[in-house]
Amino acid sequence: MQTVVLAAGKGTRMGPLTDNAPKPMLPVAGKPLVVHCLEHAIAAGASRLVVVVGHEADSIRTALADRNWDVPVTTVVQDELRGTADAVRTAAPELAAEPFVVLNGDVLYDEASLAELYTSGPAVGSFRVDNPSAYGVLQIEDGRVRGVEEKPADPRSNLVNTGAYVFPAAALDWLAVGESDRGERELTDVLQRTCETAEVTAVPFDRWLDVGRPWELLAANEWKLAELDRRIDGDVSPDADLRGTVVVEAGATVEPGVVIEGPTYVGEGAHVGPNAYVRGSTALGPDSRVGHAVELKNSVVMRDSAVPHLTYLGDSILGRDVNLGAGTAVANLRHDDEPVELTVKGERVSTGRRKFGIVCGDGVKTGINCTLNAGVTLSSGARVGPGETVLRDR
Ligand code: TTP
Repeated sequence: MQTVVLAAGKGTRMGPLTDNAPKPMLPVAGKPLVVHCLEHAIAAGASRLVVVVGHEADSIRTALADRNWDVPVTTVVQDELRGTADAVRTAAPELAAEPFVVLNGDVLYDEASLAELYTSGPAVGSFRVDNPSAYGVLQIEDGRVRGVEEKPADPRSNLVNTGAYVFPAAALDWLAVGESDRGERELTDVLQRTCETAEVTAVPFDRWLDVGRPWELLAANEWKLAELDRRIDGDVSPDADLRGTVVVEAGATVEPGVVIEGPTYVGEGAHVGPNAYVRGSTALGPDSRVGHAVELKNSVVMRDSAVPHLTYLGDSILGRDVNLGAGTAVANLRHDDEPVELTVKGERVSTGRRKFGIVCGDGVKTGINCTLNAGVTLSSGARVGPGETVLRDR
């Protein structure tokens, strides 16, 4: 079935990681997030893909053009972020007058559930959560979807909207919806109209991850790293010990004395060791460096970043071109054992994680022997002096 993938958003909640890159391009187990979405869609039954891009459109267009796809993939530009219905409207000239699927490009789906959606009539993917009030809750009566209630205080079910839909061809004429209270033209209003004219089913999804905030990028990497197969194409010393599912890309080097536990991904041109301890689930980006006496765990280190010596880094995300000075230590656990909080758009929010370290924007540099507390965000280009203890964002 023809499929529209929405990837025009800014990803403001993912800041500072989206300061210089659109969210769909953030790395998940060695590939941009949006590439996972397209691969899932193709495996599930997409016959052609129209990807709606907007914010930093060129980097997404280039990344998609650089790959070989089994089905035609085109991009269209939404010049202003007017909402998800408007995004699909931008794609409409590329679509045939047939049923179509819409997927959010910043979501990870499991392929079996998505395949189930593709074989359904008008449908919406549903996912069971513990905190439905934070989502669009599906209103279901007699097995039929009647609509979506956004963030209800008193949710009637815990089945939420996954942002994955099968629309009938007629919905192509219903995309010009009015603005919602938050000033956007929403696809859920198109779904509402579909529910009024057709029988819309809820397809239960076994797994689903909306990658909106930094700890969800960590969760996305955990999910996709766990699905890798062991593959060693790089230059690995016979005195290194690679345990379990480890991928070392061509052009990467692993020096003597290194222990890498899977699932771990070592990107092209990355350099690890000597004598480093890399624990899963970790993804090292292209041309990154991890040096002597560094312990790294459950972290994402993006391209060109370096953790060169004597550092502990756990449950953290480093953007591009970050350098941690020798002896930088990162806390990833509160002594009261409460979930670590992080700042999202100016507000402290629970990550829901007992263990979470730091988020560093691009170009951050820390001096020697500094201490970074759990839940600290360092904005792009931030500097930490030698010996400093950083308890708050900067
Ligand atoms: P959102 O999650 O609403 O937006 P976002 O991804 O930009 O994130 P943030 O709120 O942190 O800024 O968007 C849902 C999906 O729809 C996402 O894949 C982006 C896409 N989208 C468009 O393609 N065009 C639009 O006009 C809007 C609002 C979203």
